[in-house]
Amino acid sequence: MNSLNQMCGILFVIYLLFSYSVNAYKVHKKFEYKYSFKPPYLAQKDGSVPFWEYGGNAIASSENVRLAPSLKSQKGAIWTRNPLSFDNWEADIAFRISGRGRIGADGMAFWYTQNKGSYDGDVFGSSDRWNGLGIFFDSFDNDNKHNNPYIYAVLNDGTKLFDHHNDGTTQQLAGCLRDFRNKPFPTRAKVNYHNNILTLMFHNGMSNNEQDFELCFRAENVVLPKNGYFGLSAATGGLADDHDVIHFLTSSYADPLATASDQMLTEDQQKLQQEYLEYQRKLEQQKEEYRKEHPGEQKEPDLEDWFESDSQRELRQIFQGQNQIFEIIKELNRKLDEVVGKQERTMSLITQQTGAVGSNIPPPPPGQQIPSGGYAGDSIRRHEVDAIFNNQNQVQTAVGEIRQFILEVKQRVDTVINNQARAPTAQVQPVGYDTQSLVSEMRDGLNSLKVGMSQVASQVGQRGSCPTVSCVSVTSVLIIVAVQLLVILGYNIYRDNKESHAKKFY
Ligand SMILES: [Ca+2]
Ligand SMILES: [Ca+2]
Repeated sequence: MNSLNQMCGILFVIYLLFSYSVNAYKVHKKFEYKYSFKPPYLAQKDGSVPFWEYGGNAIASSENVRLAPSLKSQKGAIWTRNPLSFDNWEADIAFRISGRGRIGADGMAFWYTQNKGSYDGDVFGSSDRWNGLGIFFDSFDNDNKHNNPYIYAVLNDGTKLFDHHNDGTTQQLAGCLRDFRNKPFPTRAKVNYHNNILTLMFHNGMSNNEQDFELCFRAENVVLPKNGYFGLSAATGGLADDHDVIHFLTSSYADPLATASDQMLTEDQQKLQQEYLEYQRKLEQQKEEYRKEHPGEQKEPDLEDWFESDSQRELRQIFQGQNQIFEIIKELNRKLDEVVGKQERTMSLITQQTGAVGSNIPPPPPGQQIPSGGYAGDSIRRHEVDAIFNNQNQVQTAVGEIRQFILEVKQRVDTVINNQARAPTAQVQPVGYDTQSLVSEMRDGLNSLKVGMSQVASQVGQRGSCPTVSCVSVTSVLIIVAVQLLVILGYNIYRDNKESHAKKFY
């Protein structure tokens, strides 16, 4: 039982010490409106920015402060009117450095210096030989090492000249290579100076998510002059960007630990010790009373308060789980914002490219005219489709007509063939036997006559030349032939008659 009591007491002391430590280290952050500016009422109607002073080529509007416009050799700056009344601070600067060039110049500077700088100085628009801190957003690559845009801090004690030719690499305290030009959202920098530790958190402007800050640099043992001034400045050169600051929000840290002495800490410890002893005494007293009231029970009801029950544990686990879910959702949301930012950037690039391609269409060669409607592409238009349909319909009609015609022709051919089969019209009539035989007999007769004539001719030829008186004349020969033919014909007619008479008797 004694060991349990001791454990409870130790736990209580640990709890008190822990809560004290947390309270001691819980830094109170306070917004300092006298060292800040932000839209929508950044500048007043007369152009002045409350609690700030600007000059050179700087212009303040209700929405932003343009430190240096995108014109050649411009310089401008803005400084707080009053020195700072606190030592630990954070400055949250939202800005846009944008220009049409692939590279820009010269850049922007954040200052915390013992005295205000000038409005047309040599270091990004403000004074050289500054005493304090300068953080430079250096757009232009003076030393040609291809390492710009670059962000870096340079400390100065009021004696050194800034090494422009080397982009301050010989003097820089710390820095990081980050592109801050032409971003879809404003780029942001949080400069934090607390307990001699200087940190710069940078937001690359690819989203508008508050969680997207990343560490650019952290430097320890940085001693800055007290009660200095905040300033912002910018300059352009041969190349020029717009340098716009959208807001400058200052917070101060009221650090109780820094003001609390070691003596106070000891007093607190003594007080805690007394509280613990008092508590222990009361606990013992309560235990004694409880034992008197409940002599049989061994269990200490007060102990329940020091240990969590099942339901409490469950509740705690649920709470932790929900916290994890919340963190994951927050992370997803951040990534989604990033994607949206990138997409918007890509879309704008695509739009630009499409515009460029559209303007690069070559004109048609001479003699070739763009069809009506100004269209010169190779896709099919509505009226062309209609024309094709009409042509197709005409072809279909013609094919139908041809088919009809062929069918008619076929029908007619069929009719002709049928008629032919039924009543042939080109039949040859047979010749009678008698006439045939008669003709053949006449041919035989003519042949024998020819033979007889040739014999006579050969005999005449053998006798020599024909005597003028005793030879038979041509007329008499022809008469003989005619008589002979008549005799043959007469015989034939006689024979036919005789045969037809003979047939009648059968
Ligand atoms: Ca430079
Ligand atoms: Ca460089």
